[in-house]
This record gives sequence, structure tokens and C-alpha cells, in this order.
Amino acid sequence: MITEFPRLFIAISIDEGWRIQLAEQVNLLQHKLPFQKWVHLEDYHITLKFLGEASVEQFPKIQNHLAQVSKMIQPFELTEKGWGTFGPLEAPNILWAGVGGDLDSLNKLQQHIDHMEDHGFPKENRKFHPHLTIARRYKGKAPLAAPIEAYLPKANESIIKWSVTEIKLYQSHVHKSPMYEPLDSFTLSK
Ligand code: 3AM
Repeated sequence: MITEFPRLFIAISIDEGWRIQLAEQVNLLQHKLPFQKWVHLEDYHITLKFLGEASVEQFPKIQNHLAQVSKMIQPFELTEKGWGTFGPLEAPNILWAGVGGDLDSLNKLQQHIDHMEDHGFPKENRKFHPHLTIARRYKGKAPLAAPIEAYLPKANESIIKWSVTEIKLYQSHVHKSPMYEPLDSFTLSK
């Protein structure tokens, strides 16, 4: 349901096989790593742009922009790629799962999407670091060990790959879980 000023962001949803694998890994990590908030499995995504609250007038402009951008990029392949954190190992803010594969296409897509100044959304001032947020705010007393893989059993050889065929516009529902609702999707079709 769209509220009057929905809180919006644009993202790529992930491969179901990866979601299942992450569920198993997160189950192990949750016993070892005290993070304050673990993202709901259904909410896993790769953010391309955070928009924040949008007005009724902005909504169709966002949809038009995404419809245009999606025609500028052809489907491309991504893979899982390791783990990491943002912030110091004593108190990382974010625990993430990494993304590899065709990062040139991903970066190009993100740059096109980020061009929304005319619609009232300023350009992102941080460098784009594609990731999938798994947990937020580490509360442990001892610093985290690096790499995060040290907390997980040795990975099997096959790396999960999938084809990104669409981008999605999501609404955040701050007090719900899962909290991200896909409102619209746009097929990549150069
Ligand atoms: O899950 P990730 O980290 O990819 O962190 C928020 C989340 O991204 C980010 O938008 C995504 C969907 O909520 N986000 C939330 N508030 C933000 C803000 N003020 C923000 N990104 C930038 N500025």
C-alpha cells in the first residue's frame, strides 16, 4: 500500500539459491556475532539508490526515470562474493555479503539511476559499494575477527551466479517485518 509520503529506494532482488545459502550461514553467525539487528531474509536486496520520502508528484517521475534507465542496460550476471563489514572491527555498523560478477554493468546501472537531480533527489555523495546488508550495529565486547569467513565452515566450490533481469522500486515500512515491499519492477531490455 502506498502511503502519502512513502519512503522509497531502488534495488536489485537476489537469487533464491543465494537466499537459502545465506539463511544457513546467518543461522551460524547469529550464534557467534552479537549484532543488534539482523535483516529479515525476505528483505535481502542490493540497494542501488535510497530515495527517502517521496511526494505524490515525484512518484510517476521516479517510475518514468526507471522505465527509461532499464532500457539502457541489458541483463547481466552477478555472483556472491565473500563477506565484509563497514566501520571499525571494534564496532562495525554493517555486516554485509559481497557481490561480484559483471560489476561494470552494475556500476553503469547505478550511475544512470543516480541521475535524479531533476526529480528532486540529489546524487549519492558516497562511492557505490554494492553489498547485501545482513546485520546492523555490532554489540560485542571483543573486536570482530577478519575475515568474516573465519566464522563460517569452508565454502563449497560452486559460486552462486544469477542473471539480473530487472530493477525494483521498494517501499520501506519502518515498523513491519519483513519491511520492504516491492511496488514496481522494470525489466532490463537494451
Ligand atoms: O540495506 P542497505 O544498507 O543496502 O541502509 C538502508 C538500506 O540499504 C538505506 O536504504 C536501504 C533501504 O532502506 N538507507 C536508509 N536510510 C538512508 C539514508 N538516510 C539510506 N541510505 C542513505 N541515506
